[in-house]
Amino acid sequence: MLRPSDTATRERKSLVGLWRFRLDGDGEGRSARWFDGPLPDAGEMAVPASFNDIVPDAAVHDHLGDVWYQTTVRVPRGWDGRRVVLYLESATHRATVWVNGTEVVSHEGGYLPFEADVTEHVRAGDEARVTVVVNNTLGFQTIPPGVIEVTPEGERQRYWHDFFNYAGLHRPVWLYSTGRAYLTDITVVTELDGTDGRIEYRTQASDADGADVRVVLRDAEGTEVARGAGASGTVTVPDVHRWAPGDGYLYDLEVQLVGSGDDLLDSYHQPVGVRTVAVDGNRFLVNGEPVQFTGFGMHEDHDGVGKGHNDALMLRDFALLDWIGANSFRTSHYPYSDAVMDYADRHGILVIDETPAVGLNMGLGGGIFGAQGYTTFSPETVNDETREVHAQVIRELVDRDKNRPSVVLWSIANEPESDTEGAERYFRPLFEVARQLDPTRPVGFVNVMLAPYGKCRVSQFGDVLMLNRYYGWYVDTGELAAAEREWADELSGWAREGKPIIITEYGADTYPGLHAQPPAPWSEEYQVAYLEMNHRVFDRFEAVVGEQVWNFADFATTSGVNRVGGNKKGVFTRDRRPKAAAFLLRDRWQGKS
Ligand code: BDP
Repeated sequence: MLRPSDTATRERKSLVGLWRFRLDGDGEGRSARWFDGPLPDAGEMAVPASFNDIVPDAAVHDHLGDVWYQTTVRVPRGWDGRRVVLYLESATHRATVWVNGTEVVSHEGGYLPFEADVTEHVRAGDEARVTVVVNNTLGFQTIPPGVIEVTPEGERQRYWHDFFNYAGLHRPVWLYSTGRAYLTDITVVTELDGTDGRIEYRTQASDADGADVRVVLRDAEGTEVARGAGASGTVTVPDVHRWAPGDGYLYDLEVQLVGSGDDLLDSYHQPVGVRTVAVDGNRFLVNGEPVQFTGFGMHEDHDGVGKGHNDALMLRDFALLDWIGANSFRTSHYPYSDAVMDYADRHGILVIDETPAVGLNMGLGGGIFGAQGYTTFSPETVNDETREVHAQVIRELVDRDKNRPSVVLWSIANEPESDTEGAERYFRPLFEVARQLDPTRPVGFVNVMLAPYGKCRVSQFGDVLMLNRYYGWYVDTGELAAAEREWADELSGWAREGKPIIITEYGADTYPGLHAQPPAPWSEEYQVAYLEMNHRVFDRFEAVVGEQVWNFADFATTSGVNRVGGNKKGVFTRDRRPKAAAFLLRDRWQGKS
């Protein structure tokens, strides 16, 4: 699937703005056919945004089930005779869409795009009514999983991940047009040969019998540097400007679909960063050079908009990453918006791209996160059907992000149960799915502290070891000397595996403005001392090629006795003010990468 884009043959129209909106906890809208006309008794909702925090009402904040969105869009007059497509960058966690009363598409999964060809249902120059029912429930066969428990007060959504279950239309929605013959997919893979760069491309097209494909490669100044022909092929760039950490140099590969008589049927501009990624022993190489990852596990999470994308808030987050000296982040715990990924591509930021498979660990934090008493892998809970949903999300993620130079490592899950036979059976085929789809990037998953060195049965499948560890926080709380000894002891085991290790989480909840000498848990001083202890441990092991603090910023969670206005492990507060730890990290990371 190609993203909406304005080119010589394509136009797009944004549907961002205020939509009509209505909760539908009883699920009556489908049978009452709310998609047939103007949404009855509707309020207003911003798109993009999570709906949960817009109004101060628990019924909205904690709403479970369907919500309805509706807008109208005038189809441009100039689109007469053209193919018209409706594209949603995401709908959390699933949606069904109607255009002028006709159902056009349904999609499962909350963080990846989907589209519908609506040519037959709209007329150029007329208004079209777009109605979307979004559903936010989680079950054992969804990714992430959850369970709805029936309580005397009604149904309650429980889940095993530590962030609030924000929902809605979090990202832009587009209407776009193409000609009747059009490109459907482009894949690029880049290689280096001395000072030359090589770009292998593959294209697919629809309704394009007899059409030819031509490609033109331009540098960042717009100067043509290479040309090619054929639906697939290779173009060579002499004296290539490599994409590298801190240098997000992008070429523009224009793919043209050309009909008989040389008419341009379709044109698409694919940004290309020429770089290689490899794992060599315990080193992680970009362009053949070892890299050290610095940065954070993050969240798409801001006051008011929840997980809604906002360009200004995104720019501020990236400015802070730059200020602190971070060269990387992990899209914990779901694929991030295209705008975030585009920025990473343009600025040379290394991304660990994670699926939404979080919380496949029903033993973890049972008491903390409020759900307990389930076996993770069983016919009644996370089962073969769940695995197929998980495989599908890997397919859709690779399809969306395969051409991104910033993506250097796939993470197929965060902290699943990984010390049991059931886990081994569940994950083995998923690693194969990822590798088949993309043989060019390393694949891994993020290991939890409950499956320490010697116990984990899933790490064997990964190219890189990604570890989340909380020595000095969840264990040895306030006892940093013991934490240091035990952490170094465990890490010395992993370091013998001969694979690169990235510490994908280490962190301590910190209440901003709370001070203590000697440092005590929750104080700013303790967060600093905790990070310093971790850094002493990491610096002893050559195999540790990355450190990503949990978390970039404080974020919203469900209620829990360990959560004070959310998770407070941020190095920045939720409104992005630095805690003392920010200055420590800035000193350590500036100039390190
Ligand atoms: C890990 C999870 C992360 C949590 C973090 C924490 O990967 O989502 O927020 O711990 O407890 O278990 O702060």
